[in-house]
Amino acid sequence: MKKHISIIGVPMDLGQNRRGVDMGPSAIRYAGVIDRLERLKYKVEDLGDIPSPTPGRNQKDDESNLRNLNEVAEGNINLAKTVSDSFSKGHFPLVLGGDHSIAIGTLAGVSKHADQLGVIWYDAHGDLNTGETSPSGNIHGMPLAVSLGIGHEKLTQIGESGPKIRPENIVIVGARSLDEGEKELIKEKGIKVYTMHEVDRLGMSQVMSETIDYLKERVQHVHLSLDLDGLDPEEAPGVGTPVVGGLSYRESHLAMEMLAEADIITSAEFVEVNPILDEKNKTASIAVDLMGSLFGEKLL
Ligand code: 6HN
Ligand code: MN
Ligand code: MN
Ligand code: MN
Repeated sequence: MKKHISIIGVPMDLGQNRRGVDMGPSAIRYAGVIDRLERLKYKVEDLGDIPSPTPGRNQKDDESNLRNLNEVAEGNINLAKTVSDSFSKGHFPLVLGGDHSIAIGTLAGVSKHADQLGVIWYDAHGDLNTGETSPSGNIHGMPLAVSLGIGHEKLTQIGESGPKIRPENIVIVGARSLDEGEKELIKEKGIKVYTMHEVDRLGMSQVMSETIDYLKERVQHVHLSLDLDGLDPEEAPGVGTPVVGGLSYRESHLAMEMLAEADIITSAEFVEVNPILDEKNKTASIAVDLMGSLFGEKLL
């Protein structure tokens, strides 16, 4: 594991409809992320928050069906630069969201330095919509498609134009709410997905060891994009688009511990923590617990 971590906050909430997720980075800091990682002997540098545009009219563009397109694009351009700088110094960019639209900027920044970038998408959703397939017009449901080069050019162009990742280098874990267009794209592109069905059948231990083997064969660098709504809302209630029947706290810890042991993750983001919808900062605290495990904390 890299020894130097750059914390990058992104108070972005324009990729979806519910306000409050812009306070996610503060909530995660308040839950003690820096102390937690310093205790594990990392050098932690907090780069503060990326300037993120404040809400405009929250209107859908009639033509593209995208909400707040220009604002989301602007925030992600800023983020891509900061992530790229951190990664090029050999640091581990640890991005705190903000809604999941910020994965567009994170992946644009990392992929500059890592061709053949692997991605683990830990999420209840596929985030593979486009303006055409999206039921909501919310860009947080689109970042994985955008990173594949599919979507509005104002988004696919961020960083440099074209795809940032390849379909065969993606593994989605925890999916249980996929829109029709997303299902089609998954089949068309042959994206590897462990839905909750596979997690139930195989268990998280096998899901993660297969995921690790699969990516290790293909790529040098793996980015972890962890949406807190991948977890069950009974345990992690502070998210804007909860879906019942999710991954447990224990399963998620095991996943992080196995990733730490495999030592394959070189950048990460934890997104969709919404303190307004949370109970006593529970979801932000879970995010910090999971980061502890990802960075090598052990029970004994
Ligand atoms: N997320 N598939 C739904 C949509 O509106 O496109 C939900 C997306 C949720 C996105 O949780 O990051
Ligand atoms: Mn350094
Ligand atoms: Mn989600
Ligand atoms: Mn998501």
